[in-house]
Amino acid sequence: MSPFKTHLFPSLTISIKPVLLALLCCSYLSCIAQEKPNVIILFADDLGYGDLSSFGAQDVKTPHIDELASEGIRFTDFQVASSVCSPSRAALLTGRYPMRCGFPVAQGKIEKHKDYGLHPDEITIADLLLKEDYATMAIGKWHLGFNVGAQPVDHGFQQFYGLQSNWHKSHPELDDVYNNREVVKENVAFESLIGDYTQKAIAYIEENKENPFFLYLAYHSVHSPIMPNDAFKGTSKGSLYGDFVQELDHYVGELLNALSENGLDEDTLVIFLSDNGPAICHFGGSAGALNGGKYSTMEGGFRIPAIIRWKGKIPSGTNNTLLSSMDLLPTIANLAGAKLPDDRTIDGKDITPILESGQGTSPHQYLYYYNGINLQAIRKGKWKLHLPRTVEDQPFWSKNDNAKPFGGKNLKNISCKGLEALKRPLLFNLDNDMGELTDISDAHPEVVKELLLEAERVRAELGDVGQVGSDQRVPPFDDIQEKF
Ligand SMILES: [Ca+2]
Repeated sequence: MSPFKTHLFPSLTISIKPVLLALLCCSYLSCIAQEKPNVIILFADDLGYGDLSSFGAQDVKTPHIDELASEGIRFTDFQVASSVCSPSRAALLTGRYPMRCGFPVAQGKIEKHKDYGLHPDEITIADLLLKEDYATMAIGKWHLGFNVGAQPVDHGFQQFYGLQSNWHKSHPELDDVYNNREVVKENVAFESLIGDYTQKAIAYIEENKENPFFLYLAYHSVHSPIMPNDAFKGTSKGSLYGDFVQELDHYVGELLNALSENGLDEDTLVIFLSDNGPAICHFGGSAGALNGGKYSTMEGGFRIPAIIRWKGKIPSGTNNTLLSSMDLLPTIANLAGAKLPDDRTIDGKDITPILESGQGTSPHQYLYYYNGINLQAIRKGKWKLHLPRTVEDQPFWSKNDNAKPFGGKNLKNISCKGLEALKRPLLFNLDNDMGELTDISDAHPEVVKELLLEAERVRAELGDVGQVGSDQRVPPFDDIQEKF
């Protein structure tokens, strides 16, 4: 790593400098301000809010990720920007809402999506860090289009090793491993990927331990297929899904061990999070006390387990501030000394002050919950308002033609896909009702009014069904929410 830098006392002798540096380091602030960390983003797939033992899982043991949580900050209200894979990934990498960056729906292996990829004009975390002389690599699942211009190597990653999308038995052409733009292994066995990716990641860390690096490691676990290696089958009390989570934990542990053995713990910001909630309708998993899961705009779809560790630089503990995966881009940019682009809106906020102190108020006045191109909910602090919508407003992954508009009060028995249709706004106080079970809109008409007005404002900016926003990048195909 680059040596500790200071520009404050250039004329002081070497012998005095360490003393002053130690004094400066008595607060986390000064340490963070002067070092350029390595950055590792460990991105799990479809891992639910309740799937880790450090987030309350009982039948699954995740000691390695739990240790990361105990050494870093465990975030209990960390939101992604979509409850499906591609839009969530686009938002994390660009710091912008999926509607703004042009990636509101999952990218599929269908003809009309052939030109659907992360737009060449979008700027990613890797783009920003590459300019600051970081080595950059993406490993694992991309799922942001694989047409030329949309690939990882087109978006600031010097290297890519992984699959273009999900592994899928019925689409063997998706199961080829790429090294940059070239196929290096054809039709690989799913079970081989997690160990292969981890080995590549460890080799990358060792190759780059003398210079700053950015590693984006997007595991397929625990997205379907639920197929852990034999060595992990039967190891949990939580069925095959639990075994699959424990396998993920094992490999995260191998990676963290390698980081430690290379002496890089105190030089590396490690970020662990999931791209969306669990696919409980189909494959199991747990959103803990949250309602809904993947495909929904309930908290179970958007609120994910998140951990950030920088040993010796940021405190450990639990943080319940409302934050977003989009905050990672401006925060990492700040820590790396990178300048943010000034020709576009970045929706994420720099949360360095929260990392420094372990606490603080949310930098977001509002957060928006889109499902596809349909604005379905708005968050303001503890308040969350679900907006009226029809079945026709839903993207294909959520559509249930038999759904009846929800008009009652009891939300305990809603579909795992969320509220397919809603006649009137529903308001929840997440401070005492994180499960979104008790609608209190009648008691707080002023909050409902404010958030409905804000919904109108953001629809004009980011769009909605039947409405193009003033700052919306529209995908290059029609019938955006329909699969075929
Ligand atoms: Ca996912």
